[in-house]
Amino acid sequence: MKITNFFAAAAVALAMASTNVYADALTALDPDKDGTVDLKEAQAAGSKVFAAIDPDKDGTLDAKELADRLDAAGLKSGDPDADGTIDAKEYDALIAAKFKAADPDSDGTLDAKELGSDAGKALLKLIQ
Ligand SMILES: [Ca+2]
Ligand SMILES: [Ca+2]
Ligand SMILES: [Ca+2]
Repeated sequence: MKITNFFAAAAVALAMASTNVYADALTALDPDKDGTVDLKEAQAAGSKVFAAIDPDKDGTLDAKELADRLDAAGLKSGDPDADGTIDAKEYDALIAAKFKAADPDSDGTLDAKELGSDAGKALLKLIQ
């Protein structure tokens, strides 16, 4: 195989792999199997994540518990009562806001391509 062909093949393989990541995410987040994630599915997945990353089970997430999922600015914007933690209601609202940002065609569902966008990735951090 010519070197250029090798790189072309590698690029295709890479592109397919990165598409598969979001296709896999979609499968996990899409219990009704219609090929898209709607807000209800996103929030259901989010509440599972919320429970999983709240080990002290005090019903709120602090900056440390959210470290991998939400940066300081995100925490601030998602914390309207400014108590420094995100409760389940605030987490739900955060997911709704990020869902909306990830849905530029405003059809109320996210497909694999929308999940792979920057906004989609930000949403995925909260729900998987
Ligand atoms: Ca669905
Ligand atoms: Ca709060
Ligand atoms: Ca959409």
